[in-house]
Order: sequence, then structure tokens, then C-alpha cells
Amino acid sequence: MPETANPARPVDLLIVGAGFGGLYMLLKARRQGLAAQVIEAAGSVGGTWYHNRYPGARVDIESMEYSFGFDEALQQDWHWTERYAAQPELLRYANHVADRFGLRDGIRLNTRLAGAHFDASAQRWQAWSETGERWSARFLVLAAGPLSTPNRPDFPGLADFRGRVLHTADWPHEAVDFSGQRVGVIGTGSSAVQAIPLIAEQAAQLTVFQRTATYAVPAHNGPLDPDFEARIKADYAGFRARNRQMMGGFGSLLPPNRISALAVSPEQRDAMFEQRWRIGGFGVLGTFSDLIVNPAANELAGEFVRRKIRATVHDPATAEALCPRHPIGCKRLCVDTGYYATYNRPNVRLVDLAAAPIEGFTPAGLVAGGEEHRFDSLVLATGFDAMTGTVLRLDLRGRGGERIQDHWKAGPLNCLGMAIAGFPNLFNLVGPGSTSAFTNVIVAIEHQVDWIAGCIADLDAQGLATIEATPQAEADYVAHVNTVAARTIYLNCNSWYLGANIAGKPRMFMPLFGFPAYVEKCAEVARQGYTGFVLG
Ligand code: NA7
Repeated sequence: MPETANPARPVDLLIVGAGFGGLYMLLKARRQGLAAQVIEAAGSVGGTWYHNRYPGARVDIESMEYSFGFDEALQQDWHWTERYAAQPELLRYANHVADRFGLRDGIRLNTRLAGAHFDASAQRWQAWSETGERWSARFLVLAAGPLSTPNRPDFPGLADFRGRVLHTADWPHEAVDFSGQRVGVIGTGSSAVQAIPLIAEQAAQLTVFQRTATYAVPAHNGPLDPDFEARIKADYAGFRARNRQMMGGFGSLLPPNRISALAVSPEQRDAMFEQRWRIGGFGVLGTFSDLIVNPAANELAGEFVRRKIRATVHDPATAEALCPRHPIGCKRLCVDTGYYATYNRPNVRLVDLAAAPIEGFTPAGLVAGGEEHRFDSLVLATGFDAMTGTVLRLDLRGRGGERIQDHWKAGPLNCLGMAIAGFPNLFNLVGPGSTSAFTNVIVAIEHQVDWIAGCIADLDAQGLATIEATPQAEADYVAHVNTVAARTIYLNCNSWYLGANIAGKPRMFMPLFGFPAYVEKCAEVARQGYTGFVLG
């Protein structure tokens, strides 16, 4: 911990991050009479929706679901304009929540946490920012987001490139105009799939560098239907409750069909896929009950999408290169607007890096497969060092000075997707072991924040100072997460869920699949007096 003249400010909770998680944690703590301070590295609240402002950035879960459900007046008053809200509207919503609940005076912006050490004698976290402020906190809540550290691959010679380099997750705040430009995009995940059709409309020429072909299902986005909005608002609480019963905490309006893809004729199967394709969104994966657990069923869904790609993309070689070969859903499914059709434009070219790997950069572009591709601007749509990247960049030390980098050497050990053995009174929101990656993340946040607040209330009621997961509970929990994943197709590809998108990152399945069972597990732990935890 650096020596500094600043005295440490005592707080009950230090909350790191002012995205949806940090905002709700602050509100909840205040309502419980706790002194809480949020610190946020950015110049505004909003988290993900502050940074990811590339063209086409929007949520892939329907707006009526991707919003807080804890306050009836809030959900009644707020009006979404589109079926899938775009980034500016989501950022306005985050700001509205901050204002509506009077949270601004508890948030310190432009303040990045540098480190936090657990002081066992005082039973407090001693934390400090990069700008020298210090806090002494009973509880440390990391609400820094599972997708908040952009992945900037170490491409050889990138520094030599003389054009502009942008990252989708760290997009400039002023408008970016690609008119008349030659643009290169590296990556074909959700961010790229949203950005590519819009960049293609503006740029003179667009070259997309694809490492792994991606599955995208249509969003069929459009203005929010007022009748639909009224119907949901007539019983918003019931709608939220039904969504919480779903595996992903969303999608109750289109629940999975309870029939195997292998139990119907090919004609019936196609008709059923087609019906959900017309509705759009993640519901396509619920066409049959076994798409995520049975590779043979999954392959039928994958082939359905590949047929769609071949029917959409005119050039057969490009269509074939765009056809993914891994199980559908194994990497996060993309929800698109005109992604595949964009490759029919004369100004768009796909470079398949599997056949022509990137060899290096030049001042004018990059060389792949022996060919130089020249462009004025390069967009890195290369995703995130997901779930662990942000935490591992902190000087975070638990009991006995143990560094988080050592504790997580072989992968992010955790208990209940929130706690870490040897790091008492620390809660990591929607991090590894949580269901965040597979759920409507706002639903996941609300559940975890409520659980954490309840846990602190229980400790206070019993006059206890600390709560700490045991190493055994941590090992058991991580094994549980991996056992659940092993029953699915999620281990059969190289996804960010596994850390496989980052060279050298330990391969460990991080998110838990199945929101309702997770909620029940957390409730059970609390009911039984926090089994798997030591209270002190
Ligand atoms: P993703 O989904 O991780 O996509 C990143 C893309 O960048 C993906 O196509 C990667 O290929 C590609 N990539 C990453 N590193 C490289 C290198 N070194 N060379 C070439 N291509 C590379 O990130 P997004 O931002 O699109 O979406 C993240 C989440 O945000 C998404 O899942 C939703 O939850 C919202 P790969 O597939 O790894 O071969």
C-alpha cells in the first residue's frame, strides 16, 4: 500500500464501479443504513453502456426485461423506444436511475481503484485509488463488471500501423466518421456483428478479419409495440417473477419447447426452427429442449443456421467461410440486424484468418496469408479479458497478504460466484462462478446484491464482523460449476466463458448455467447460517 498523506475515509462498504451493479448496491446499502461509497474510473455512471458506444451497440435481451425490477414506479415510468434498446438509451436509463434515487453524492467519478489489502487486525479493507484517495472499509464490493477490460491482442508490429486504431469496448465519445475510408475490423463476436453492417454502410471499403465464424440470429428490432408494453406493465411484477424461473432469468414469453430436436421429422423440425427464427432473438435456442445438452440435437440447429447463411450470402466461398463449425450457443450467440447480408455488398470483403493468419502489421495495414490489406482505420472488435481481467489488474491482497494473482493462478476460485477464500468481506459481483454470462445480467445483479445486503444484515444482527468462504467450499463450488457445464455443449469450443480467447489464460469454465437453481443454492446457504463460510 503506498504511503500517502491522505487519511483513510472509514466506510461500511466500498463499491467499485458505477454500472448497474454498483448503482443498485449503493441504493440497497443506503436503505440498510450503511455508509457506502462508490468509486468509478470513468467520468460517468453506466459501466458497459458508457464505454461500448461503437456503431450499432445495443442490448441483446429485450428492453422490457433488461431493466431493474426492484421498484414498481421505476419500471412503470420508464419507457423504452425499441424492442432492443440502443447504447445511448441504456446510458440515459443508468443516469435516470442515479438521479431518481439520489445516488450521485455517493459516487466518486474519475477514481480508479489501484489496490486493497485486508488488514486482519482491524478486520477491514484498506483501499486506495490511483489518485491517492484512501478508504478503510468493512466490506469491499467489486462491481467492476465481467466484461470491462478490453482484450487488445499483441499483434506483431501493430505500433507501426499509421492509421487510427479503435476498440469497440473503448470507443471515442465524439462521433467517428468512416466516410470515404478503408476500414479493417478484427473479430466477429457480438460487438463486431452489431458494428459491421453500419460501418459497411459508411465506409468506402470494409475488410473483416475473422478468426472464428459466428452464429447470428435475427433481432427483428423495431419500435417497441405500445400494446406489448401496456400488457407487460399491467403485471410487471408477475412478468419479472416468471422470468426469474427461466434458466437465464429471461424469456418467459417464449419458453423453450419441451420436445427433443431428435423426436420430430426433418420437415417439422425446420418449421419449428423457422417459426422461432421469424420471432428472432435467443428464443431460437429454445426451439427444442435439448439443443444445449445434446450435441446431435445441437448440430441440427447449427445446420439450420448454416443453411440460412448459404441462402443469404451470394458468393458461395464467402458463405462457406461464414458458416460456423462449433456447436451453436457454445460461444455467446449473436443477435444481429443484417450481419450476413452485409457480405453481399461490393465494398465488403471477408478474410478468413483460419486460412490466412495475421502475420504482422505494416504502416498501411496488415499482412495475412501473404497478402497486404491496406486500411485507414482499424477496429479491434476483439472482446474482453472476461470475468477476471479487471480484478487481476488490481493489487488485491487477502489474509496474510495473499495476492489474488496467486490465488487465481490456475483459474478464478470462488464460492457462490461472489466470495473468495482468504479474502474476507469481499464480494465480487457477477464475476466468475456467477450466472451472469448466461442470464439477463440485471436480474443476476439484483439477486446477488439482495443476497449480499441480506448477508451483511445477518452479520450485523449477530454482532459479527467477518464472513469468509472456506477453501473446501470454494473447491466444491468450482467443481459444481464445471460439473454443470460438462452436462452441456459449453466445453466444446474456445469461448471467453473458458478464458480461451486470451493467450495463456488458464482454461477453466467460469460462469454457472442455470439461474433458478443458483438462486436456490444461495438461499439455502444463507438459511443454514452460511454453510461453507466462516463467520467471525
Ligand atoms: P467476443 O465475443 O469475445 O468476440 C471477440 C472477437 O474477436 C471474436 O470473433 C474473436 O475470435 C476475435 N479475436 C479475439 N482475439 C483475436 C485475435 N488475436 N486475432 C483475431 N481475432 C481475435 O467479444 P465481443 O465484444 O464481440 O462480445 C463480448 C460480449 O459482449 C458478448 O459475448 C456479449 O455478452 C456482449 P474467436 O472467436 O476468439 O476466435
